[in-house]
Amino acid sequence: MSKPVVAIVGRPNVGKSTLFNVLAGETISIVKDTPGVTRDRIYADCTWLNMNFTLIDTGGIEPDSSDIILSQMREQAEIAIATADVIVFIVDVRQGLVDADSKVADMLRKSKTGCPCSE
Ligand SMILES: Nc1nc2c(ncn2[C@@H]2O[C@H](COP(=O)(O)OP(=O)(O)OP(=O)(O)O)[C@@H](O)[C@H]2O)c(=O)[nH]1
Ligand SMILES: [Mg+2]
Repeated sequence: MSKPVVAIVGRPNVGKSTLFNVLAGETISIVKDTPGVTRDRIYADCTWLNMNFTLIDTGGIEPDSSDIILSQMREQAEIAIATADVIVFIVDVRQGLVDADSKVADMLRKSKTGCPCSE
């Protein structure tokens, strides 16, 4: 049986790669205080609390942008969302919820993985 897949998702610069590296136990993803650093899906085999799973770091989702690179990053994140068994949705507690967080949450609600209990 293949391992479960866990995807870390959220708008840019909220700490996705930081959490990814902590769970992976090594610095795989680049962490920087600049939005848009992670662009592709990045995979790591993880063990946490005796559970083995594949973890995916994703590029920050810019919900409204029509910029070609940002659109492609959003598509990359959508692939991760579609392939994941579990999604970890990250927000920045210091900034609080912003409009982009709500829009990413809407995307997750519309995905099968993101909200199994959406009714
Ligand atoms: N204070 C604090 N800073 C954090 C935390 N997590 C991440 N950061 C900082 O926030 C900045 C962005 O972190 P990243 O992990 O690169 O964020 P990201 O969501 O992967 O960013 P993109 O890949 O650009 O979308 C870095 O300067 C981190 O050091 C946290 O829990 N607390
Ligand atoms: Mg990142």
